[in-house]
Amino acid sequence: MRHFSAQWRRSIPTGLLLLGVMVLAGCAGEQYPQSSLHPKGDFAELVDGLFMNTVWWATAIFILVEGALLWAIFKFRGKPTDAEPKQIHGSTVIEIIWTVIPAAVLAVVAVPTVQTIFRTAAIPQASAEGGEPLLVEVSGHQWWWEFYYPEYGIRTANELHVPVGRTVDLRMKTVDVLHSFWVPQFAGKRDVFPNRETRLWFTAKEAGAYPGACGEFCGEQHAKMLFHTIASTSADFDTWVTSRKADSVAYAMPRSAAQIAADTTAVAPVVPVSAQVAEGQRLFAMKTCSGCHSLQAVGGPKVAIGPNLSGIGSRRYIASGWLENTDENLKHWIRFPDSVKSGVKMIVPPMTDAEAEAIVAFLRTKQ
Ligand code: HEC
Ligand SMILES: [Cu+2]
Repeated sequence: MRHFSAQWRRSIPTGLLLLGVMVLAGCAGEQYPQSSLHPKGDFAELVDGLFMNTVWWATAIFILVEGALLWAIFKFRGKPTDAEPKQIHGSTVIEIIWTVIPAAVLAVVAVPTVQTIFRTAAIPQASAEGGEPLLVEVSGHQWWWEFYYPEYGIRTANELHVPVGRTVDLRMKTVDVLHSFWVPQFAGKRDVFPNRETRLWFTAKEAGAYPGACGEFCGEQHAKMLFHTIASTSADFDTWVTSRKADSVAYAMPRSAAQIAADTTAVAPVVPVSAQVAEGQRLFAMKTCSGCHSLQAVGGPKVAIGPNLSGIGSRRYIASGWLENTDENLKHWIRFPDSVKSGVKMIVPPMTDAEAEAIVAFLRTKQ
């Protein structure tokens, strides 16, 4: 026994060191951005404030209770010569005390909690700093996110672009099963339902790219239903809006370079920069891609099986936030989407490496 406790004592410093490392690792927030402990917007700050408020209350109570316990242990420590203490079976007074105190603590914590629930559930109003809220219609799909901006007529996917300082008013639904929209650094989770709109709002305070995820199990590829919220200065946001409008090419059937050049109806006719890009554009229709994907952010179809691909050339990720958007990954995804996300609703005809490369070259021009 003596030997065991000596060994035990020797391992205490190692244990404390490990504990310290673990506690410190929790502080490296930048590496773990999928966390509500690093709020970057007003909604998340309200929730974080409530959380910290509760943590401080709980810490104070912990110190009081454990302090009283330790004090009692040492103060009333038994000696071998002591007589047997008085035996108590149930005490109404004590039971009332230990019911009333926690009830009072919960009642106190309920006040800021209910306040926060009301504040976060309120419909966002126009403000002096941000102006009218920016309306975005969000749709969950198996397994990607669609974003529509009625103000600009822009439809996009998997990247939610928002201007810093302007409140976004999200109106959300799903076209298939239940999903849950979640960008922890901006707001709490909000489930999305078919035929019922749920709402969420937040104002981004700092430019950056913030990861988000689907928070409700929605089928085989639920874990790879990710997205990013890109918060940018209002100038950068306006540039994005302009590029989306400029890249809204309307066409379905393959056309020759001459036909494209002669097209005056498109907002910005695609001028093939190389034979490979022209070939990629032709293949985009021939390989059925255009049946599920629109390249038109503005004026495109409302209903599509696949994400809108306007601006896909500059999206940071593909496969809904899962793969980095490198040429290599994009080529692999186009040829074998099922190997990246098995069961994916993107079914493609066989194609050669060179064909996939041409499509990649074409998609890269969609900036
Ligand atoms: C049967 C419909 C369908 C066809 C045909 C199709 N796709 Fe898709 N595509 C999808 C769906 C659905 C997704 C979303 C997959 C996911 O992430 O779960 C997708 C995702 C993508 C993405 C990633 C978008 C993003 O932001 O994550 C790219 C790029 C893409 N498809 C390109 C193509 C190309 C190129 C072709 C033609 C070779 C093609 N697709 C054919 C349905 C289709
Ligand atoms: Cu989902």
